[in-house]
Amino acid sequence: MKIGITCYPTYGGSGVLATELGKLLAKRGHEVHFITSALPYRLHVQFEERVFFHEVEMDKYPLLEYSPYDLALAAKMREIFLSEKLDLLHVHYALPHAISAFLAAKMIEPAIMPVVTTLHGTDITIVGQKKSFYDITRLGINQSTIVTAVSEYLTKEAEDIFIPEKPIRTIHNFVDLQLFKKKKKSSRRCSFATENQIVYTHISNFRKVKRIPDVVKIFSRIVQDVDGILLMVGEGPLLSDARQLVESLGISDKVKFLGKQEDVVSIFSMSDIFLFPSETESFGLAALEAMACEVPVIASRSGGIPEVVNCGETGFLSETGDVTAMAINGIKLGKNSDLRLKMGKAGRKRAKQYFGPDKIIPLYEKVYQEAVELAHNCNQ
Ligand code: GMT
Repeated sequence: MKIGITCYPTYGGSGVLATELGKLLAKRGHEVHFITSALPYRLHVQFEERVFFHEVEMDKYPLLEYSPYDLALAAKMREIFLSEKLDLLHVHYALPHAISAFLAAKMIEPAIMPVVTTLHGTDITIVGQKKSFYDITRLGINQSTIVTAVSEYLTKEAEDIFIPEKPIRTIHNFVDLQLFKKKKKSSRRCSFATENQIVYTHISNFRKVKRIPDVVKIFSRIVQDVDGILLMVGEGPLLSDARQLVESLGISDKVKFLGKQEDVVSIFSMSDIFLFPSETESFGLAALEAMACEVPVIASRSGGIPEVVNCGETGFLSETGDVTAMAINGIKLGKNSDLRLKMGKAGRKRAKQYFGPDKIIPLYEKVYQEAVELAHNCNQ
């Protein structure tokens, strides 16, 4: 098929998922056209056959204080859909992408543009629920040919909140198991930690929902009992608060802030335990990536995380904000290498069993087929 994909091209999980999906669809013989504001960051690495990139250009005009990205995107979607003879558009994150797709579909009438929208989380749980955005998010959902969500939890949330006209389907996120696998003894590990130190890691975009202060507090409790270091990977609004907290707790010598990093596989490969105490996660792609790299996860029992991390098998879950319980689990794992190994192996196994591309990509292919049929049948 010829598939157009729109996503946020930056570091967020929805953009990562959309990009990995596009690359794997292309490997399976589809032609994939990214229609985005910039080259998606996981496409930077290498040339991919059958993957095309169309940048949404933003013309500046003095009268327009804010450039209307949503409209420029809609115009680009229309142009590429027609010129490349696409079969459908798959948009990731409801706002504004589903609305731009709706406008593009209107512009090409009487031709037909099937639209698949995938909900990722904050588009529903935070952004879409803001009073001013509620109706427009609901419009985007209802006007899509098929809507999917990345966990059972998110499907239920979206259905409860938006009461859509058609049911939403769950297609879990996936991880590329060829790419995300533990590298043999990472040579960079020694520059951060000694051979016997336990490496705790947190990776995120340092937003409020990630509960960054909890990461620091959990670790500061852990290092009273375990000789460990903490790698803080990523950037975002709470980064400087985190640095301050680390300093005020007197653990600066044990915490390394690495900033944004592209090669997360190397980071997971030098990690022993992943700390992920988010307020909520619709899915928690970073937890799945950690599991694929055999790293046990300590996380909150919140949102879609329990669908990913099996408590007691691939890591430990505690109530959101229960820093003490998470620290106790961090200490338990830090002191027991057999348990870490066992949980790490179980994480990889679970990732393979339920979240491998071979399990998930065919579900999207089926949805695409159905969307094309539905959209064309509706118009007969
Ligand atoms: O909050 C983020 O990490 C970014 C955000 C996004 O939409 O880019 O992530 C959401 O989508 C990811 C991919 O489906 C999920 O794994 C994350 O759990 C979800 N984030 C939240 O629900 C807070």
